[in-house]
Amino acid sequence: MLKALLFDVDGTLADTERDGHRPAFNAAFREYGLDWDWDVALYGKLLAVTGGKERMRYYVEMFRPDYVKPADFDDLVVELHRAKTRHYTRMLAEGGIPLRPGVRRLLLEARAAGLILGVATTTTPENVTALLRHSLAPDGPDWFAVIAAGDIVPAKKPAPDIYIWAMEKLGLDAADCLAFEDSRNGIRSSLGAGLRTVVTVNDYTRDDDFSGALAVLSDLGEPGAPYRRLDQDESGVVDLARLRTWLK
Ligand code: XBP
Ligand code: MG
Repeated sequence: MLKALLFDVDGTLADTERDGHRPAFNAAFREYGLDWDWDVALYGKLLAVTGGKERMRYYVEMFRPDYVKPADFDDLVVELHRAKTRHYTRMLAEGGIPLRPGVRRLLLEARAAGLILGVATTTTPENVTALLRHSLAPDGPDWFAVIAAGDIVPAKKPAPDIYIWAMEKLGLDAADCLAFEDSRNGIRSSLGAGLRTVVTVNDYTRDDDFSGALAVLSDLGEPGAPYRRLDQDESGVVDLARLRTWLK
């Protein structure tokens, strides 16, 4: 029986990567006098690695052989990430990034039907609460029975740990839950935790391998603006009735 919906955040609830996290990283780099600048295309490559601190290290290793690491490089990464989180949460508060089509509608329907809502994400907890507060509702974070985020598990996605942690908190098995993801790293994590998973793609993830997904969609769809299913010829609006049909 379907008891809970577990959502990834970045790319799934909202298109936060290109116009949220990316400029926030760049603002932090400028603040620290670094000549690092992540354009849209480069950021797509950097998304191979989840986690902001991990992503900065990957950038230095793979793309900046010229950069001489200071002795306190580990501390610098932590400081840069703190600054990036400050820029990112400020950007959300100042105008925000809208939720993707159908997200609010499905969350409202699930709440009304008494389903449990949860978050399982790699991003920093403050980023999740800021997005839910400013883009969903002032009490948005309270809609979710669990917000599993950031460094609470050492092994980030694609490891399944964050979903397993969230389900343990909820006292639920994978068979009771359905996950929503947008990326290959995300679905590797959710499938690894045994979760059936609906994928909504975005510009960065459209060509990812989503083998094993329950459905691969353009988005969740709205009345008058239906989703397009990419793994089958189908369109519509994702509501609980449709999810239950797919789960049969
Ligand atoms: C999200 C991420 C995060 C964000 C940045 O992945 O990879 O790293 O880009 O967040 P997912 P932080 O959607 O699979 O959870 O800088 O706070 O780490
Ligand atoms: Mg994601």
